[in-house]
Amino acid sequence: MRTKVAIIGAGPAGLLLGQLLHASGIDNIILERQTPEYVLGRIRAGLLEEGTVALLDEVGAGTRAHREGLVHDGIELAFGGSRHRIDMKAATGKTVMIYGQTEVTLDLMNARNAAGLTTIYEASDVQPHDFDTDHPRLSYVKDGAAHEIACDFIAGCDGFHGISRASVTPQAIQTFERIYPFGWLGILSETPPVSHELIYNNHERGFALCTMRSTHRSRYYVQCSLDDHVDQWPDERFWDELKRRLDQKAVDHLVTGPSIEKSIAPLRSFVAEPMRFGRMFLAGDAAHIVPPTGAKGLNLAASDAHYLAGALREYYDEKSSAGIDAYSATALARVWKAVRFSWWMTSMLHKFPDTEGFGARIQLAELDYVVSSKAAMTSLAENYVGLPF
Ligand code: RFL
Ligand code: PHB
Repeated sequence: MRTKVAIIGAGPAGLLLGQLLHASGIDNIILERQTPEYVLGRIRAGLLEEGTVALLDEVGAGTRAHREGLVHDGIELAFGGSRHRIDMKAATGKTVMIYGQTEVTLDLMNARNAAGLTTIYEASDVQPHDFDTDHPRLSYVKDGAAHEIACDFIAGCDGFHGISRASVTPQAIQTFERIYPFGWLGILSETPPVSHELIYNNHERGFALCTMRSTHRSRYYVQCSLDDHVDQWPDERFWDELKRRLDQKAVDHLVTGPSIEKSIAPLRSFVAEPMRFGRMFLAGDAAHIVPPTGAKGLNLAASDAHYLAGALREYYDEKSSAGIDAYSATALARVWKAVRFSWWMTSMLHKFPDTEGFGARIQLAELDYVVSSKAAMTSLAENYVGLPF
């Protein structure tokens, strides 16, 4: 088999890249280790920047997001017992959209199927080869038989635990990492959201986030210990803990119900540099991870796909390597700003082992500054709605 761009991973990065390339007439094949049902079952991100929605529109996969997504003009920060609204639209002219990653993935999968593009699910032992030459290829096993795809380029869109970054010689790659000493315990419930907009809560018992998937489906997170296991968190305990971290008005409005999903995610910041190794590129979580506090992970996967598709379009249409040569630096410049923002939001809102006394007061002073200074509020808002790309 032969294709121009062989993509590893059918998450948001791989699927969006595939559609953007297809829109430019660049054929591509996606190899995915899991089944489509498994990929669609992962409950992850929920918040899209306008730029991400525009990319879905660009590939003709944005119709349902516009119909079903919830557009939010602001967020609320709760601390010291009261809530403060950040009006992002007033500060930046932009909004964000609540539309689950599962829905984004489904819309992109449907667009890919409608375009008749090849996706090989349940491909095991995927391995990139010879990407430091002009003839890269991918090998994989499907239904017990070994196969190979010859290509011009490989796109590693295979997430944090993928094979592409792991295939690079350690000397060629530099990594930067911060592991946070806590996780997020999240639940999904078929209940109306406690508030119209998201509430980020700084509390002495730990962070809590009230978010949603729709007007009848809520998503809540509480900061938990890295040693915790979901079995230790029956629904009742979760709701009790959440209530203890919310302001009184939120507690009064909270509708509880049985969870339909419950999981714990560790928090980490991670960046691999560069994002290009000869004829292999990394995009999305394969190259970088951010803690979810800034809601940036999926949006960075989308901006990487945009930069990479543009670079490859330039290569094929204009016979110029300038775009692919610049890809890593261009993508990383945006990535690092999102890494900084996500780290800052995480630092301001969570309970750290050392946020007793002095550290806790500094957090409250920072939050108070953010909600009372137009400059600080605008800075938060412009990062939250997404820096331009
Ligand atoms: P993905 O989604 O991990 O997809 C990678 C795909 O590659 C496949 N794969 C392989 N395929 C073939 N061979 C191999 N060897 C392979 N290894 C892996 C995998 O099966 C998978 O299908 O990465 P991608 O496409 O880069 O997308 C990144 C996003 O999924 C991620 O950044 C977000 O979910 C992060 N995130 C959030 N991002 C936001 O923008 N807004 C949010 O509100 C938000 N909330 C979150 C989040 C992530 C969370 N968790 C669980 C980490 C909330 C949570 C709790
Ligand atoms: C979510 O809806 O899952 C979500 C929203 C905002 C975040 C993180 C997660 O910062």
